[in-house]
Amino acid sequence: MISGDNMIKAKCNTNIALVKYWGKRDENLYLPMTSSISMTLKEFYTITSVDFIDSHEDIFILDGIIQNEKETKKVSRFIDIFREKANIYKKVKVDSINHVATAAGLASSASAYGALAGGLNLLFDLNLNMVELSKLARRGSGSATRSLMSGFVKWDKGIMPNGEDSKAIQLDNGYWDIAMAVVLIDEEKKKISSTEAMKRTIETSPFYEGWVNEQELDILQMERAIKNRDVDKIGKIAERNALKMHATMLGAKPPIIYFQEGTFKVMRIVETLREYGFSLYYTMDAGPNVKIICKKSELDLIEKELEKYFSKDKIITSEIGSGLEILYDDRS
Ligand code: 2P0
Repeated sequence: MISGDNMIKAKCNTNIALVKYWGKRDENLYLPMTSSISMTLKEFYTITSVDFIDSHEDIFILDGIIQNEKETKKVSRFIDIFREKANIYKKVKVDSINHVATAAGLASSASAYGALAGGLNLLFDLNLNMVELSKLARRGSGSATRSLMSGFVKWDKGIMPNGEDSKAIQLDNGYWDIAMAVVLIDEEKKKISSTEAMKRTIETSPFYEGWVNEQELDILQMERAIKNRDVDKIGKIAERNALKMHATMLGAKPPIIYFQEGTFKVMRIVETLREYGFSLYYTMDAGPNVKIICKKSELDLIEKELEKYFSKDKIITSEIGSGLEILYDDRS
């Protein structure tokens, strides 16, 4: 196994959706039913090294552990997209470290496929810009579409059947008075994957249609709120959007419930602190953890308040992240 001559190391932040993506119109191409908008987070990221290897199979190492055939196949299928585009059919070694609670609703797949796409873009000499690359990241995981850029990013659902217009657009670099606090309720791998949960929601929830019908309005209002740097407006739209998404899942058969008792506890604390005059709002994804949208200038005070109820190691605060970064490029 020869490696090391073309090593590329990429870092990609994860993102948290403020207007969520929930459901695909095309499962093979990862085309979403609706557009979504997210915020890129500095504290949560994946670092991935890629290199060509002289082997019959790709190798996928995650957090120091060589992954099994099933996990490796998933990554290989993603690398195939780059191999075909570049017309280079070499095998690849992928070595990834996740600085995110994997699969606990903290969008680890977004940073994972974002970093992998960033590395492969250079390894295969494609040199695509971020918008073009977002279309490929999308094929690994929907939320990865939004992870390559800093600040606030929209994943435009597009209308073309081949997905050529389903891509990321940066709305704002986000370097102003906004931040996020994450309260970890449970870091265990979720029992039902987002992919599976989305599918079940579409197929069985009577509320899914209502969700889709209101998404465009939420997108428009969120775009305006971001433009105006209005944290309260952003938070209000995001909070309701998250609750609507979870409502569609509660209506599925059998129901999908990601909330735990701790989730409700954080929701109540957020509501109480809001009554005291803080600008803070919650949002939850495919897991029990709660992300709190707030002003960067109030982050320290909010953290102190949260520490009254949760231990320090369960609270992570984060500013806006920069998206994809290339840390090392040793192409010979
Ligand atoms: C989002 N989530 O917009 C939504 C909100 C979770 C809830 O995208 O099937 O790992 O790989 O496209 O991107 C998490 O799902 O799912 C997600 P796939 P993904 O962030």
